[in-house]
Order: sequence, then structure tokens, then C-alpha cells
Amino acid sequence: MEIEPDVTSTSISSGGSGNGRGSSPSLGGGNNTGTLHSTIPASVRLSTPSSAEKSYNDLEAWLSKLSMGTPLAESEVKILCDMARETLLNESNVQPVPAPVTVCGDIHGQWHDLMELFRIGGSAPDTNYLFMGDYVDRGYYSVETVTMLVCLKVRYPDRVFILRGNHESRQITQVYGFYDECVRKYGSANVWKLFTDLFDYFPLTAVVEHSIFCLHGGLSPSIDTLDHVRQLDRVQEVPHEGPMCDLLWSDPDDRSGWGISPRGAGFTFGVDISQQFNERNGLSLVARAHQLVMDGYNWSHEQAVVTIFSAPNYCYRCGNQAAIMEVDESLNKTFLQFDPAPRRGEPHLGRKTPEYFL
Ligand SMILES: [Mn+2]
Repeated sequence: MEIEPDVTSTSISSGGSGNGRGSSPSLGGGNNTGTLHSTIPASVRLSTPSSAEKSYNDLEAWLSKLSMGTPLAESEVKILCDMARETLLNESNVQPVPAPVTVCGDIHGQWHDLMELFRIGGSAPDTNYLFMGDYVDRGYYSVETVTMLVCLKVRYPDRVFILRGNHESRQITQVYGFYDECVRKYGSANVWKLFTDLFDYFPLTAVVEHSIFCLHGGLSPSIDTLDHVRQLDRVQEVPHEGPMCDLLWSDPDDRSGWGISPRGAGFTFGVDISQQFNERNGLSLVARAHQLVMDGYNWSHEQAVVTIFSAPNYCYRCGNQAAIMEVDESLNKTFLQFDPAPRRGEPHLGRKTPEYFL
């Protein structure tokens, strides 16, 4: 992005920001000169958009704002979250996702890098996307990032899928940045409340073509089958322990069996656990995020597990590449790696050509 509004120093008014009025001229709105009116038949002039048309117009207008890095007004976030709840409520704890789809890991408020991700992977809805959580915290643009992804979900519900990460939680976001960012950008915690209430509805996992199990963290000693996951009541804050917690917090490990996680939540699980889980559920692969990997992706457990991390130069200082995983109709995987997008105030370094791996 060439234009980068300094959102951190802009206060956002909660009204009058083009709600429902797109950039295209609308009948009966805006500059109603006598000339314009006299050329439009009364029957057309008096027609009002249906609520579906209005939602569509809102979403289009919001997406164009967000794609320039401009956050929505609080009143718009409220409407968006109401729409998103309806959409997400219809999804399963193990949401079926068709291929082709591009699977992405942690974003962590790095909005500029999310724009880079769309340049590398293709725009939605031309490319179908599955995001595996951790949209907020750490980076400075959690508001823009999560608003954009939720907007894309509502606008293209069959082409964009967003899972819950361990950071999509009331408790974690109060420690790692999203809460403070909302208060700074909106002057109150209202937007934080709207989004964290919405996070309770995000699906916990997805399965691509009955074959690739996708989730933020990893496996749980209390879950043997996908049906166990389907039976969970997910509409709640992420618990401190138990199956729902484990799915969002666990990590694969070189040691076999289950282990205590150094994170203080979830478990570590070994190659034996992964292979057994895949075999029992007819899966070919567990795809997950949650851990920084320097190449942006990392195979483990004899290719039973892949980790995908999509925040390049994590926290603006880790020096890692990011990656996304393209899955085609035949479930072939291609990893696209990318480097950070240039940000204002930083030297414009030449960007590496993305490398393609089979
Ligand atoms: Mn995480």
C-alpha cells in the first residue's frame, strides 16, 4: 500500500461516515439537483433498496474503506458484528471447506502484511481463504485486521473461512494489545466488547475435503474423533483447560505421547498421537498455526502435521518469513512464502520474489 493513513493518531467518529452510501451515485441520495430528478421516472426515484441490497452496499463500502487501512466507525462495527454472528452461527465446530483453498496462519494485527498476503495469494473472492486464527494482538493494526477479515467472511461466506485462535479471547486480548488498541482508536472499549463477543461464535476447526484437519493449536487428550469436536458447545470464552482450550493452545513436539505445555495451557503431542488421530479420522494431514516458524511453514511428525505462520517479521523484529499453503482440487499443496510489506517510516527495501515450493 502506498497510502498509509496514520490510524493510531486518528480518532474515529461514530457517525456520518457513509453508512450504506457506496462510492457510486445512488438514486435519491446525495446531490439531488433538479436536473437529475427530472430525468428519473418517479417509480424508480421512489424505490428504496431492500435490506439485502443495503447490506451488500454496506459491505462493499466497508471493504473499500478497510482496504485503504481506514477503520470502520463504531456504529458500523456494531452492524457488521450482528451480521457476522448470524453467518458464523450456521457454521460447524468442524466446518467443511471445499478445495481449492489457501490456508493461512497467524496474522497478529499486521495489517500491511495481510495486504501483502492478498497480493501474493490473490484477492478474495478470486482466491478462497481459510484463516486459522490469531488475527489480533502483538501488531499495531488489530482493529483493521480483524474488521477486514470479518467483513470478508460476511461478504463471501462460502469463500472465506475464519477459525478461532487462542488470542480471540477476552482475557488474552486484555494483555497483548487488542483491548488497548480499541480504547486508543475508539475512545472506549465498546468495539473490543463487540469483537470479543463475536469471537465466541468463530468455528474451532475446519476440514478441507474430509482430508486436511485445520485448527489453530493442536490435538487434545480428551478428543479422539472429529465427532467429539462437533459435540463441543463452543459459544463461550476460551476455557483455561479442557478440549476446547487444547484445540486452540496445543503444540506438536518431538517427544512422543502427551506432554505438559510450557505455555501453561493445552498439551504437547507426539508423532504417535498425530498419526493415530489422522488414521482414526480418515485424515491425511493436520494443518495448524500458533507457532513462529522461520520459513513461514514447517512440516513435522513425518508429514502428519504442518505448521503455517503468516505474520512476516513477527512483532516487527523476529526476522521470519511468512507463508500460506495453497491446496488445489487434488489436495496438492504449494507453499507461498513472503516477506514484510514496507511500512511508512521504514526504508523501502527490495522485496524478494516469492518462492514456490511443492
Ligand atoms: Mn496462537
